[in-house]
Amino acid sequence: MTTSDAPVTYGASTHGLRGDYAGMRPDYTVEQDYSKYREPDQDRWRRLYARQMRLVPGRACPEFLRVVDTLGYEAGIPRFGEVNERLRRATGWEVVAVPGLLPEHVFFTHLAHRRFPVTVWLREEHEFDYIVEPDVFHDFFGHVPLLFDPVFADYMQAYGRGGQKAEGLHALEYLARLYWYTVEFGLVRTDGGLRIYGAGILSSPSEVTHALSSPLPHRIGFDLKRVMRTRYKIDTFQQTYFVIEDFGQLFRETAPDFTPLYAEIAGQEPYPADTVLPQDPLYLPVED
Ligand code: HBI
Ligand code: FE
Repeated sequence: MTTSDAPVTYGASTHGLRGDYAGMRPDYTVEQDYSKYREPDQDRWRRLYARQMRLVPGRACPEFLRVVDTLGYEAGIPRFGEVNERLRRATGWEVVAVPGLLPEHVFFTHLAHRRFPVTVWLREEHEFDYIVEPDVFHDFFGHVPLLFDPVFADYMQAYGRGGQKAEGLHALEYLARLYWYTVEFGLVRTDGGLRIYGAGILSSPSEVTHALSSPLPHRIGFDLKRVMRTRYKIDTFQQTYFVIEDFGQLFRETAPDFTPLYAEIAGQEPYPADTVLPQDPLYLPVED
């Protein structure tokens, strides 16, 4: 892969890409070679799954909890074909196997066609608690269950289309922040209190409680422009989470053409990740 083609993360650290990009197709997809997973990998997957499943009840949003235990994840690393049979029927989405992080334009094109790229490799034992890049556990556990929700599924496709358009407008950085603070680290208000829908939180053992209950981070009512102006860190717990009312809000607020919005924020300083503005609606931490 050439440097100009490498995916950009707009956060704090940069490092080499992991994964085997040698034999992939032009759209960066690969076959899932299921025989490559050894018993220690399967065992590690099952332990990751069991640990996370103890944490998510009462903390993850209902749309996630409804689906996560119906996908056969307890048995071991999922087979793409089996998940796809159910996912296609539910929302017309499918998962495609990829070597790892993708260049933005490739990633957006998949999303715009209702294909979610899932990394094929599993983290190693020494990364059990924490990994910066997406692996097969983060992608299947964190992202895939919400693709079964029709409204969230439509938001993801709209995001992909917006991404394709943003590239020509030099606005990728703003869209990356939107993805980060919604799809990866979003919180949602429910009648039962704050819940998690962000995949980066749902697939992390320690961030699940941090996101909801730590007194340290700010929990701020979602505002599109505010989100697009807020920097983020990729290698620490988040200092700010944005809270949506429901997936419908996400879809509605991101439906309009962003072109004038990009033009407006292009001339404005971004906010550091830990900023609180006087007008920010703040949510209190949830008792654990
Ligand atoms: N590639 N496989 C993969 N998974 C991601 O989440 C991902 C990516 N490439 C780019 C990317 N995310 C970010 O730049 C988002 O902001 C779009
Ligand atoms: Fe992710």
